[in-house]
Amino acid sequence: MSCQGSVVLFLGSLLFLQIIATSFGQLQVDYYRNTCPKVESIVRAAVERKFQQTVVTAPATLRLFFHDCFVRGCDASVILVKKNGAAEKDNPINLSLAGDGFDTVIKAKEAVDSVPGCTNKVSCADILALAARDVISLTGGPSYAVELGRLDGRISTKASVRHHLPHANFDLAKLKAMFASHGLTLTDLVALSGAHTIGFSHCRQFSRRIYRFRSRNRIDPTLDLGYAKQLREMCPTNVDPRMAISLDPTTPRIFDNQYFKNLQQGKGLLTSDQTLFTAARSRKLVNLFASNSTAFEHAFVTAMTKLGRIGVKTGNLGEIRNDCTRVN
Ligand code: HEM
Ligand SMILES: *[C@@H]1O[C@H](CO)[C@@H](O)[C@H](O)[C@H]1NC(C)=O
Ligand SMILES: CC(=O)N[C@H]1CO[C@H](CO)[C@@H](O)[C@@H]1O
Repeated sequence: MSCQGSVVLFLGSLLFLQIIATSFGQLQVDYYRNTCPKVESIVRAAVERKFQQTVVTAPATLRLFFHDCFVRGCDASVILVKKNGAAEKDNPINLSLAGDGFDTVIKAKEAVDSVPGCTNKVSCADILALAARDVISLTGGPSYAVELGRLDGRISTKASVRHHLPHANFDLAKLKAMFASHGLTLTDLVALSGAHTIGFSHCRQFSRRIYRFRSRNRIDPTLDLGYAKQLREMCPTNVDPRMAISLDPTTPRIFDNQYFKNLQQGKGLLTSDQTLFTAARSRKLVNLFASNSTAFEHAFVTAMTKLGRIGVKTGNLGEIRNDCTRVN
């Protein structure tokens, strides 16, 4: 390569880094200090109220944040409703997105908007990011400062979901590639998967593993046999498709590092969970997080912060929605 060529290349990558830097450079922990200084406590109180009514609030809200960020960036596009049923949330993958996650954001937004001065000042995307942090700490996980200043997007399509969300049957290579496409590392992937320490999965997400792994009646050999038998009891072949069971069979309502200990024992419910222990490269991280909950919490908070920076919209690329389910 000529000398001139590499200078151009160098300038080009500087510009690229600059663009990346500014795309989340505007996020700030105290973003609403002048416009709605009490936003954190208002959202927290609303999330707590909702959580006391139903514990499903926690996993539903956490998962909603993940889905929002992976599809078109953290812009609350996942909450938009379309009359023709063609929005992100209408993709079949949403069966999983329990209505309580949406409801949490809508209730918190109402609470924020009812405070004089705060009306229509805080984005739905930021409320979701705060609510996700709050449900983690409400279930016993770490708390952390949330960067704010995201605007809400105006676009939501069912089709955009398919290629942007991981599937339960993904192997490590596919998971890694999808997370890398959002700037997330293997450590981020393993740490964030620890979110499966709370919440539920429908039987069909893992029925192949317990009934017809490669051939009829065969059980996935990476599954603990006793656990697989329990799963067969809870999810018989004629099970109601709405039936969902705990992702963490040991401490299903507590945000802890038990998820990683489960993986060591062949009790990862989804293929995408167990593969983190089966594959040598990620097994080291699983073992670290299983043995050191502080290491897990640090890695999880770092990864959540990175997740929250994906595709953030600022300036005229977005708006502060008045109603989280509709563009203004
Ligand atoms: C690594 C790739 C991932 C895959 C393949 C995956 C897949 C799934 C699947 C299939 C379910 C069950 C859905 C259902 O049947 O209802 C689920 C639930 C859940 N996921 Fe993930 N997920 C992944 C990563 C994440 C991340 C990064 C987070 C958050 C940081 C997350 C949070 C959750 C939560 C909290 C639930 C429980 C939802 C509820 O009970 O309502 N997942 N995930
Ligand atoms: C656990 O991880 C934390 C954070 O990475 C580290 O400071 C600490 O030394 C680790 N503890 C042990 C017992 O290895
Ligand atoms: C919460 C939510 O929006 N759920 C929708 C998911 O998609 C099904 C159809 O695929 C709808 O019936 C649900 O209302």
